[in-house]
Amino acid sequence: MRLRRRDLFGFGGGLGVAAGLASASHWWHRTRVEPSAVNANASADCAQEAQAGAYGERYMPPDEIRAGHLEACHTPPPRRQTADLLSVTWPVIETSLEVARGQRLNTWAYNGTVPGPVLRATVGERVQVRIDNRTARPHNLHFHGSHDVNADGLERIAPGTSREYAFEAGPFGLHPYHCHVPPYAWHIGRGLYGAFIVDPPGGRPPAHEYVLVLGGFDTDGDGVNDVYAWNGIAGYYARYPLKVPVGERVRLYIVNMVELDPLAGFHLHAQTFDLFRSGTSLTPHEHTDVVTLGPAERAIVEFTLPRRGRYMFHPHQSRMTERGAMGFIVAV
Ligand SMILES: [Cu+2]
Repeated sequence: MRLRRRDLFGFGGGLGVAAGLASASHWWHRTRVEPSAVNANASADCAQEAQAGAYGERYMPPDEIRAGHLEACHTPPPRRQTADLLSVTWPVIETSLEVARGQRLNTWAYNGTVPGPVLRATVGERVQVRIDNRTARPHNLHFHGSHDVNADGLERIAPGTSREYAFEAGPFGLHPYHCHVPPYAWHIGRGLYGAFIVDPPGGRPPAHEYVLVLGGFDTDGDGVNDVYAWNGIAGYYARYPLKVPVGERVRLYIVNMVELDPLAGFHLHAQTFDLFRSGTSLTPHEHTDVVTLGPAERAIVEFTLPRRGRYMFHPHQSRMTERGAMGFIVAV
């Protein structure tokens, strides 16, 4: 029987991450291009350019998404003043998400959102997360960072059951969490991921803080991502930019949770930033304007915007930018 990739990646299937990954790689593999082919491609590109407006609209938010919709998603919880015990319960539910105008995806969601909630603890703090699996598939919760190996989140939580993970937060930095039930590209690509901020003792310097988690969505089940989004909705920050005051420190917590693509990144226009890789040092590793991240890699970046204006940000993987992952930070 010939299996279609849609069968492998739809909710009706459940096999074949390797098949999906293999097919996903075609778009960055380029063979040598002869000059005549370059010209032919240029013509095709120009033809597409004429339709650019219509093309771009496919990767904008659905009409009903209003300003403020992602406020809770990009605003991290305040730093905890008492580092004793952080305890949360997250149901995992099945839902359908319109990730871009007219493009829907069946998703799984920790606590009902994609990405899942931003978790924030102070290094050394005890953390308890109870997962209540209300879906028809097994899932689990795996944290990056260091913790007791017995709380690593590899056991499957059967449908209709729950499990509690308990560990000590560390090291300070920025760590992703995600479902670790195979095929991973399916469980992560369908929404089971989020960001875990671990503050150093005493915290970091005051700043306007935002969380940006990049996801890729394979909406047609062919093993190639079709839509990319910061915090789950394509084009949201192009339509509703983040607003920050001129001259004040901005801190972005950036996580790459894109499956099926080998790399993604973050590039800020017109200003450079201090880069803290994984957030595990208080001394910047680099001062730059691009950071490139493999799957599950993350970075904290800090900068101030010296004058009013619209500062664009996007991955420097142009296909991702064009398919929903472009946004703006407006300095006012
Ligand atoms: Cu899962």
